[in-house]
Amino acid sequence: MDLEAVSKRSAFHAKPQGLILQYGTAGFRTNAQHLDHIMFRMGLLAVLRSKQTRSTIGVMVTASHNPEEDNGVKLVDPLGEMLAPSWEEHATRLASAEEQDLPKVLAAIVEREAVDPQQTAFIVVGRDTRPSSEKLSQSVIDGVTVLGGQFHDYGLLTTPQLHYMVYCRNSEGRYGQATIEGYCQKLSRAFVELMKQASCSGDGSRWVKVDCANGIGALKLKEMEHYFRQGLSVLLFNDGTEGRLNHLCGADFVKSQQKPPQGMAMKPGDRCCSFDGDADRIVYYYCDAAGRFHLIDGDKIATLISSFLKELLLEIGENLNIGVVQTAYANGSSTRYLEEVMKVPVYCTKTGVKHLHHKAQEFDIGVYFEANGHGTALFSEAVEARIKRLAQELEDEKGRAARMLASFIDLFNQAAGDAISDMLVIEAILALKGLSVQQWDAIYADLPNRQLKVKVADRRVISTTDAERQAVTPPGLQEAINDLVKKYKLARAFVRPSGTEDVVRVYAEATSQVSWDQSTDRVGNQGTQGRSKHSVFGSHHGFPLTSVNTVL
Ligand code: 16G
Ligand code: MG
Repeated sequence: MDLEAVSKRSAFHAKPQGLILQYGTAGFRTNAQHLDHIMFRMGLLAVLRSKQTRSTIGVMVTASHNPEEDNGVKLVDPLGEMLAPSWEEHATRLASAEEQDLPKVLAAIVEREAVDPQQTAFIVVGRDTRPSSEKLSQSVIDGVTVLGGQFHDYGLLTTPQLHYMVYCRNSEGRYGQATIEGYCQKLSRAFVELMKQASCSGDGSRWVKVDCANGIGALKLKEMEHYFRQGLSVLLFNDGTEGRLNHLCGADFVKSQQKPPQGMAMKPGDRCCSFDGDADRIVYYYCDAAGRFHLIDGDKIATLISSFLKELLLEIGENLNIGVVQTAYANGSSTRYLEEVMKVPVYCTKTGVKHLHHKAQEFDIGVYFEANGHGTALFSEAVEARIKRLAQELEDEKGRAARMLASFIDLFNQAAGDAISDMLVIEAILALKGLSVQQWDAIYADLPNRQLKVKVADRRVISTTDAERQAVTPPGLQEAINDLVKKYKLARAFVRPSGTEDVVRVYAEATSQVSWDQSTDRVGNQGTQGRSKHSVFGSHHGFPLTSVNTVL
């Protein structure tokens, strides 16, 4: 490893003095102007990780649902998963090193992680449609090549497609072919097979409206559409030909504003969905005859999927261990429905895909979704092999159910939540069950809920436990929340420091609108009125909640 060459090359990607960025929940993310050195250095780090794991590593250039002027980068580990936590720390250290310290920090990582410098390295790179992404991905490649790494640049990809490519490359073809063609064929074949089983929808008349957030999802759906057209037509909106990325549209906008995206022509009863900017989140919605908007978020998606998978297992006669993984943001109604009606065990983890993903891996079948629409289902290798064998051996109804489950296993992207794959899964389930979007929505009624973000001097004074549902510090905060919450029926509230922004997030839900308004406002107001005010938010920062009207 020629560290002198690294230093020389790094001068072309010089770090602005004093700029410190942290590898957060979803990698580095900030205004694209500040990211050139980060990209170069993540190219370097990917090479070290690849040498250490003796596997292909992915680098994705995207800032997901952030505004168009932002960008970001995250590394993808060998099984298509998020980067291991100890390497997140290396990433932060490497990104923060001043120019002259770069070789030293690299050498320290090599030593600490026992990286064999002679080992070969292979990196795959993908990027979203942002104007800054192409140049930034070239900087990643510059970092890769200066350390002697080999690479393949996939160019424009959705984030989950890059995760899929990494997984395929490291599973010697067992998971699928590491090409766009391979991805489209694997998913579409499974989907079309399933749609043939649907009595009412296998005739090619099914359609769904898709808001693509003016992002990569539009390009990729156009590329893939003809593979699955037999089973589904997609009507694309916000396809990037006019509007700005994520501007007043996309899954994050729809979920947080609880209203339809701009630019979507919605008629009562139309089944609509929104992707986010890098197509790893999806939410559904519709308008009723009275023009009222109804959101179907990640919780209801998880409920639909897990209930259906459970039904299939019952039909096949297989008693497998199925679990659903959620976060604190999951609507209380969804958790209650899953546990009490569906009798499916539910687990709660900290926010952030990596936490849910790891928990879901503990089950034969693990379904995970964040309320914001990121999620998928994971099947253990043993289960996959068993179901695929049963699909061949069993006959009649059992055989049909086993073949359907085998197709669903292929249809889910098991490396990451994937808006395209999830959309096809949902459309197949609705078609197979003959459910309308209204009937799906009616499975249970969401508790009214609200989120706020609150700007504070130092969000790190808040620490949490119990999967972020309880505040540990500052003292008194949790007690104050408990006192408020117990006044309302089925009420729940929590605060947590954001992992992606310099804010504190407040969430509250209760049985009625009045209850939640009161409880969210009061929980948010702990800063100015509660006993804990001075240590938490500090009254001198003065933000009565009435002024904290930035609803997420
Ligand atoms: C990131 C996470 C998402 C999480 C969100 C929380 C990934 C790929 N994405 O977008 O899962 O819900 O952060 O943001 O992990 P927050 O910490 O700012 O609330
Ligand atoms: Mg995203």
